[in-house]
Amino acid sequence: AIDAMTTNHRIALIPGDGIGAEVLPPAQQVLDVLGCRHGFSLSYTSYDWGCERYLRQGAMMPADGIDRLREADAILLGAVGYPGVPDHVSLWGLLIPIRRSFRQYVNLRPIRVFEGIDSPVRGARPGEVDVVVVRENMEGEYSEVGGRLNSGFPDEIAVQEAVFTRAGVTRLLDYAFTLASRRGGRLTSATKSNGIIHTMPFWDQLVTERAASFPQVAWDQEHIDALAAKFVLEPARFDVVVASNLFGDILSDLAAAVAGSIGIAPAANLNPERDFPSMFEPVHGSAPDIAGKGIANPLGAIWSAAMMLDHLGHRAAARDITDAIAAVLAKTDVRTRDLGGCATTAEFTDKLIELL
Ligand code: GGG
Repeated sequence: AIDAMTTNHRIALIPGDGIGAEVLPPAQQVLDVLGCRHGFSLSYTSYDWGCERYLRQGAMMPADGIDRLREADAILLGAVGYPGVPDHVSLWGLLIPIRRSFRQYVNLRPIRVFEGIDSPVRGARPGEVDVVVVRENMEGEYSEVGGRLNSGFPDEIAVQEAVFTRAGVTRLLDYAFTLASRRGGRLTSATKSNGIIHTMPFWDQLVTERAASFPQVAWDQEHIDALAAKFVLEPARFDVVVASNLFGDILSDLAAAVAGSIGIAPAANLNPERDFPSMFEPVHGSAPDIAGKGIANPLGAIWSAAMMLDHLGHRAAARDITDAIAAVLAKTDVRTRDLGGCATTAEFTDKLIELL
């Protein structure tokens, strides 16, 4: 029985597509162990939204989907996208409406090289890489402004505008500078103001303006191409990296690969004001090539669940999860295939829970 004093959190679960449905149950298993230990409970409402629904009913989620999610304290999402449904349809039909409706303008993506991981990158030594990518999550290059004309003719044209607003960039920068200050103070801004003539000089200008309010934070800026190279060659030199929507997405996938596998990487789509639920999801996609085989790496989803607990105020429980992730990698040789092992998702999860 649940203690009367136990805090209950309502969690909306959206497994989504492909391996999304395989990595959320392990995250739930871990959450339930911790709830019991740390005196909270979670009640789940599961939504079968995604590409299969789109193919059956013509929409990734129902028309009142956002209203239904509004009731939740947090959302845990697996993955979206599957062959047969264009990727822009699946993303714009589910993930992006949730991010925007709930004003989740910060996409937080931590990257660590854990002990026991063989990074493909020479400069990525365990324990030395601990980076957080702070990605803008509501505007920038992910915009509906533009259009297509003259479909099928030789003069066919597609135009795509990026949208950067003073308010949207400033609130993200304030979050990133505050985080950098809390972590001990280093921030790198990803730009491309040598080639992108309007939006990126504006971005740089706003970074310089906001930096003046955070004199304790040492900051610099790098063009995204050079930054990508340095992320591979010297990942340990970075701490907090703030980036636009597209740059942040690319950089965090790259960083996750540097850390050993994109299967480990978590993400938090945060509404820092807490007016709306925030959403937590592994960085990886639906991985149709391995879906249904029971071999997906659950760590990205489990770490995302830790970020969710942290957001819900259960910091110690969140730390238990990241400690268990570190322990399963450092103290055992149980690994899923993306990490060079042959354990199934269930075997890897069981081993982690043993160490929790
Ligand atoms: N786990 C979430 C997922 O399926 N992501 C796939 C993807 O393409 N995401 C793009 C984005 O985060 O903007």
